[in-house]
Amino acid sequence: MNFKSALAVTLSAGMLATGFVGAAAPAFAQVKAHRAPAIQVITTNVVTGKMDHKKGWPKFTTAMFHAKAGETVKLVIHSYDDGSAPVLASFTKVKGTFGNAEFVNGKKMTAFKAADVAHTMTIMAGNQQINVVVPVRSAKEKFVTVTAEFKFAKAGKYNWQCEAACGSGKSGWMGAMMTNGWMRGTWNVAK
Ligand SMILES: [Cu+2]
Repeated sequence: MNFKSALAVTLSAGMLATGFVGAAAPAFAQVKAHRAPAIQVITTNVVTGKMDHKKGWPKFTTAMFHAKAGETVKLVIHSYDDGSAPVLASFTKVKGTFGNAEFVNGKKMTAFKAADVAHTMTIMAGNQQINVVVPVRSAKEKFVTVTAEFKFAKAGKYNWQCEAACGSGKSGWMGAMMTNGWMRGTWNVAK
């Protein structure tokens, strides 16, 4: 429903409730006061190296984001990855989101076992750190859906990094982990 039709529905509901059929001014005042804040829904996918035809290079598609400061971001991640990657304990917890929580296939989660973590979306926005955990998808599903809501306090260009060592090399920190557009990228947050 767009804003105009939402307004129309609210207006007619308001008129019915109050028996109000005259000038629209009071109903308008009511609508204005209850107007919902803007939500920016941003969707990205995590594909495996097999899917992007670059073996050992899992990838966030997209890895470059745009948002507006002070507005709620609803980040939706569909991850096709069924493998876990080594991660420090501090990045197994959801941080900086509303209620320090996220939703995995609709289920509220605040922390994960390290063995269940495939990737993270860890945003370093000045003093504000946001850590969204992407768990391993189960064998029963094509992808797992993670949703998290947060807000950037200030405008700026912020880097994000996956903190689960899903790349190549001995440490797992080479390749995709070190390359913008794969397991790291930017959030451009406008005023
Ligand atoms: Cu990763």
